[in-house]
Amino acid sequence: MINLKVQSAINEQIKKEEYSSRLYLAMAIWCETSGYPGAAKFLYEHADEERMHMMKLVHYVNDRGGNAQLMDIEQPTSKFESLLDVFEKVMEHEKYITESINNLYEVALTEKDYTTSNFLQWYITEQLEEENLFNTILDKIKLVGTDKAGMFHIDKELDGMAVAPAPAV
Ligand code: OFO
Repeated sequence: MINLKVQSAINEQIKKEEYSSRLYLAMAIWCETSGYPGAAKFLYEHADEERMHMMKLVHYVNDRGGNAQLMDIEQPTSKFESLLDVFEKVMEHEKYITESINNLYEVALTEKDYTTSNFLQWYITEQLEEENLFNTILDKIKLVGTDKAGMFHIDKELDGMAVAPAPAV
C-alpha cells in the first residue's frame, strides 16, 4: 500500500500534468490560428505527451494499491503576444514543473518510499530533456527576432520536431 503523504503529493502532480496538457493545448490552438502550423503540430503533440505524464502517475498510484484522484484545474490563458511569448511561457512552466518534481522526490525520500523515488527518476530525466529542448527552441526564436523568413523557417523546423508520444505504461 502506498504511503498516504506520497499518494497525496502524486495526486497534486497529476493535477499539474493535466494542467500542462491543457496549457499546451491552448498554446497549440493559438499557434494554429495565428499562422504557425508547425508550432501548432509540435504543441498539440506536446499536450498529448503531458497527458501521458499524467497517465503514468495515475497508473502508478493505482498499481501500488492507492487511489489516483482528479482535481479541479484552472483555465489556462489563451492569449499570447507572439511565438516568442508562447515559448517563454512554456519554459517558465517547465521550470515550475521541474521544481515540483524535485519537491515530490523529496517527499518520497523523507517518507522512505524508495520505490516511488526510483519511479520518479524517469520524470527527473524527462524534465532535464524538456528544459534543454525548450531552451534550444527559444534560442532559435530569439535569434531570428521579427524576421518573417526566419520565423517561417522555425515553424517548419518545429513541424519536423513534433513526435507522437509513446503510450503510457
Ligand atoms: Fe513538460 O513535462 Fe510533464 O509537465
